[in-house]
Amino acid sequence: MKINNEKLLKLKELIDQAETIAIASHVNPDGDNIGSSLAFARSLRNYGKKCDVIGHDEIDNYLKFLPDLKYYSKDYKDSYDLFLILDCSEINRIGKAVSIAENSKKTAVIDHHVGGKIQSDLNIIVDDSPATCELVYEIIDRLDFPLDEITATLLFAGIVTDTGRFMYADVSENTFNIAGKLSTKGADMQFVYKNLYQSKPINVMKFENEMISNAEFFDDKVFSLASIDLVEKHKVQMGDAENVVNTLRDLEGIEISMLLKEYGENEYKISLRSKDVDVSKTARENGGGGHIRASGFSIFEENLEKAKQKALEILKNIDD
Ligand SMILES: [Mn+2]
Repeated sequence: MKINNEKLLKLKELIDQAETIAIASHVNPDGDNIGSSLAFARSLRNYGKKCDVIGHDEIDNYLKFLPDLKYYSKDYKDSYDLFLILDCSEINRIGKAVSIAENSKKTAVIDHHVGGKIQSDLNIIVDDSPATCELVYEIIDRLDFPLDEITATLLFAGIVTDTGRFMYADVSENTFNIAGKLSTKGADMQFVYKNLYQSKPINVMKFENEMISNAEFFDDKVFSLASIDLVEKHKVQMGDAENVVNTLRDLEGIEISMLLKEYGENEYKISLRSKDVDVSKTARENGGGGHIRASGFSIFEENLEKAKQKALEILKNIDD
């Protein structure tokens, strides 16, 4: 158990006092953020609440197999009795949902990122937890909220993705216990594994191959780049680039891997991965955030070449 009892009871009180609840999470949705949002929303609906998930961004194709995605919708209200922010501790990362949060009567944060700083009525931030889905499971379990097979499958998918298939250092006995309990509750593990890890489109693999062959190595650091041109050439999505940063980190002798993604309108997003070094510090210094071994931030430059030079300078200056 990782959540303090007083905070848990406070959350129960906020939920019981609310008729309408919204859940929002960070932009560029990943498996943990979508899994935890949809799972908690489903459980709260089954508990008798009206609960919307604020669908303010596009879902990458690799996550489109998830059940309940229709609830990640643009059909939401201007304000709610309770506004929950999941898997995110930076207010500027919930995109357009900020104004709804400000209009809502109460807000609460449930998250596992390091150094969160959203002002809210309740912060449940457990930064040694490997996934928000682990925390949402604990909340549902301890508060005796409904947990059906679909809720269990969503939570399982979030845990699997955010732990790199149960491999990262913050995975504990607790994580495996929860995975076991989700299995007992009917989580469809084979469905999740098959869709996440045995369904890669061939064009995505060719896109990854080209990024990998263009990667630049500097001692124990590696840099890779996903340009809009390359995305268009292979007819993929920018989200399909993300795996490469892990693949390159996993190489022998590599400690830190950096991926630069071109988003247009002078915005470039950087993902950092490490085996041990704290890369959340670098991300925070550059206006981003994340975890010790997986973090990200944006840079703004007028063209790709300048963005690349800036990114390389940051990469080379990380102490390892
Ligand atoms: Mn997460």
